[in-house]
Amino acid sequence: MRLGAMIAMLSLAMPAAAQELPMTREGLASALAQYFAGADRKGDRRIDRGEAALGYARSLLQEPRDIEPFLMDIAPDGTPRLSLNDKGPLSTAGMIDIAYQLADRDGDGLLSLAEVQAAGAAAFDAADKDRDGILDERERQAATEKLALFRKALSRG
Ligand SMILES: [Ca+2]
Ligand SMILES: [Ca+2]
Repeated sequence: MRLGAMIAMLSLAMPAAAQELPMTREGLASALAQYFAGADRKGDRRIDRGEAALGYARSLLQEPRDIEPFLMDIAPDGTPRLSLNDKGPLSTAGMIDIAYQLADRDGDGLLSLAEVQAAGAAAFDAADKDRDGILDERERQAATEKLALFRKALSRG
């Protein structure tokens, strides 16, 4: 679960196509900085949940939507919670939510650039098996497969 969620974080940094994982640690850092600057609509150097989703959604405008979405609603005690369609795939919104919670290390409900970069670097290192700072074809393939398995596992509930 933890590894899958870190890969979800990595997917947050990805441009439109899911296959295009940033190939170097440096490339990921710069992709994340770009994502962050684009998502921070209020310009307060923090991104909130809505900004994170919007920032990601903008990069995914051309991607087909999941037919049966992953839903977020409000639990009786007032906290947001995720609900899964037991037959549906995990949607982008669900992936963002999981990645968001993981990245928010100080738990203030907002993401700083440092938190985003740290989560991205951790996800990169998990995928970079030989630790050379580059995701080669095989490492990228493995990360992509894990992401698919992660979505599948969650969609089964
Ligand atoms: Ca935070
Ligand atoms: Ca490598």
